[in-house]
Amino acid sequence: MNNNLVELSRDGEIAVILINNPPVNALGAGVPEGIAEAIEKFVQDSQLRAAVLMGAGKSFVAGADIKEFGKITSGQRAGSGLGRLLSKLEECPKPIVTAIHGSAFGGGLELAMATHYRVASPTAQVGQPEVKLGIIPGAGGTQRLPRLAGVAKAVEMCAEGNPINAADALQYGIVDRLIDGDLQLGAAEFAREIAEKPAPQTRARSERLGSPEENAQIFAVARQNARAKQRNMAAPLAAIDAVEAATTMPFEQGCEYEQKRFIECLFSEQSKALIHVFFGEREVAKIPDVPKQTAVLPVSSVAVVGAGTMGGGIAMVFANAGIPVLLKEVDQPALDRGLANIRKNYDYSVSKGRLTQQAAGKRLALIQPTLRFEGFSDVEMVVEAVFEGMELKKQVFAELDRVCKRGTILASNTSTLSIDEIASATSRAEFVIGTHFFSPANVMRLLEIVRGRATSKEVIATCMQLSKKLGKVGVLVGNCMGFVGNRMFGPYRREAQFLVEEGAPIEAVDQALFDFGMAMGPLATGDLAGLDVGWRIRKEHGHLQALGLRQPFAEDKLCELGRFGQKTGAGWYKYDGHRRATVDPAVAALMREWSTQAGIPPRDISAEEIVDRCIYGLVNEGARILEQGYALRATDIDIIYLYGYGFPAYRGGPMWYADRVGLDKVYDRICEFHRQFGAHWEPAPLLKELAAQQKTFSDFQSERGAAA
Ligand code: 3H9
Repeated sequence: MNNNLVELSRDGEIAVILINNPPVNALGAGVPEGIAEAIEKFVQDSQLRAAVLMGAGKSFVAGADIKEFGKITSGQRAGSGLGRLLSKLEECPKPIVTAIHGSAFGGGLELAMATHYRVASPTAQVGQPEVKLGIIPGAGGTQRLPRLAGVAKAVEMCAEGNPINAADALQYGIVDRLIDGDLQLGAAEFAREIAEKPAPQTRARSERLGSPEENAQIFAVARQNARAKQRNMAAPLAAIDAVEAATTMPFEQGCEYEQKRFIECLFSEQSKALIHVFFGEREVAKIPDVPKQTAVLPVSSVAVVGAGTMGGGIAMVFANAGIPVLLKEVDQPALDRGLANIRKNYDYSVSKGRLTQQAAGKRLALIQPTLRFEGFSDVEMVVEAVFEGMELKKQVFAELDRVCKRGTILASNTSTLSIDEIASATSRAEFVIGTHFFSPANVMRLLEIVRGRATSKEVIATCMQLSKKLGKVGVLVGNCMGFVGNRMFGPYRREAQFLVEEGAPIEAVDQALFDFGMAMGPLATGDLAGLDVGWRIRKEHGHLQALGLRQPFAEDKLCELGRFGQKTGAGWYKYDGHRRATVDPAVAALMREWSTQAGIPPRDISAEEIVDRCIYGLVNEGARILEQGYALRATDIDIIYLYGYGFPAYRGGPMWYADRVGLDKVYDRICEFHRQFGAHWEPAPLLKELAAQQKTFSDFQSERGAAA
């Protein structure tokens, strides 16, 4: 063979073609060529009757090489021509059986569907996840999958991008047999069974392509779902169109249509952003001074101090991962309330069919309530989630230092307070770290891991690894006020309030940011989180506010009226018993009155100004954080915003978004706000510098990475 990415061997009269391109056998440069060459040899060898195609290592094939997409869109290389290779495989006169283990994703599943049969390990998964990268299958997936699995399943898999397991793949006809035990042996046996039969071509099948009436309904529902659940995204709708083409056009023409839409998506801003997110999610796990080999500490039992909303949610996160938790409160009523909430959450999951009663019971049993520190001497990690006040936190940590054995990690769920100061209450600052969960902790995927001055590398490595085990995306941040996420959220929510104080209707502010793609508007988010949380923090840190600088007053005044948000039935909006929001004219009237008292004349404010002020508020603070080193990379900030704050993934995160707008344009706009609205808008020095040099945050990241 020309390259060693694909190996050909024999098992009697069966050819075994092995794709060996670690880590995930992506179909990068050389692999399609290697497969073509192996098939050529197989065809020419008259002693070989059938072939088994499989992948080396953990998995069959994870799809096209995503790294190559950037090279294609920047004109550095042409497309792989994978579609043509797959047609050749399908036309091969001798049968080819694909043997799937691990994952057959994207181009991997397309490759498998172009061969004549598929067998799989019971633990395998298959999927067309391309929409998650802002593209659609580009090597016939939208044309072959409906022919095997039926139109409804194909639309769902191509438009939503979620994988299915081997048992479902068998049920839907995507694979022909599951193989228990040795996959290669089982696949070779299958190949012998079918060796004399004609090689069936997926493209020639039409029995599952449905009737126009049935299909019309399927596509209408799919489009409706895509518009609602994948709001503003182009790829899901393109994927649905392409599957529809399979039902209205001959195979070749359907493939041409798919290719056209694939290219359109590949060159889109959405796809570039989502590919940035794919690699970003993996990059955040890499910490330059905490190498992969750093020893990790065991975390097989934990304790959580505080059974409030956050503490209860955190206890559930550990229980969901099978880790036993001691859950401590100060008195019985608080503990009962906390446990009742946890039970309610599990019951809800059971009622939605997301969890069986038995599984919920098992998880609940892992949470052991307590009023004392007894048992804390045995746990390997404690997460403190008490009220957000420094004195209380220090008392708790001093107590933990006394009762926990040496080596126990002491983590604080503080969202704003200094980890170093908290650590100063203990005799083991190297074991103290911040683990900042996001509300609801059992749902939100972000975990900000806050590194204190003395936190040891082992403790950091342990928490980073633990985040994965808990199903979270862990991002390491430095110890500054509000860390990364909340520090940036400050200017974002400040501007949202200012806009209302200057005359923008409350719902117009939320709508503009919702339309931009945020999961929720900033004011509705405040109501959800509880306006009193920020109010208390402002009281605690009031002495830090710069004198003479305009401060928003709206939320403080709402809190003074007892309007804390959803939990009190009223905040920016009013809420019914089901927590559904409606505009409250009383608040609009109060806002006008308060603004008049403050001497702020009302004016018309455009949706564009709303978005620019809120989003550039994030970006300007993000630039400061990056320059000061509190975030390792611009990408880390992006990932924090996607998983913790509902920033739309198809915009790549705030820093990526700013790069794509152009930092010179962002800088100019911020200067305009600076002139108009004053000192809050002092441009971050890094932003100014990069804008002047026509550079991006990504350039800064690469240069800093290269210098390290
Ligand atoms: C496609 O196929 C389009 C087609 O229609 C054809 C069009 C012509 N490419 O996730 P992990 C890297 S689009 C390049 O940590 P896991 C990943 O960056 C593709 N690299 O492991 C990481 O690198 P590093 C459709 C890839 O075990 C390393 O592999 N396919 C690719 O937790 C390990 O990855 C997808 O979207 C790739 N395709 O999960 C599948 N995949 O170590 C994307 C992975 O340097 N991949 N890498 O950080 C996945 O979903 C997961 O990686 C997988 C393994 C489940 C496979």
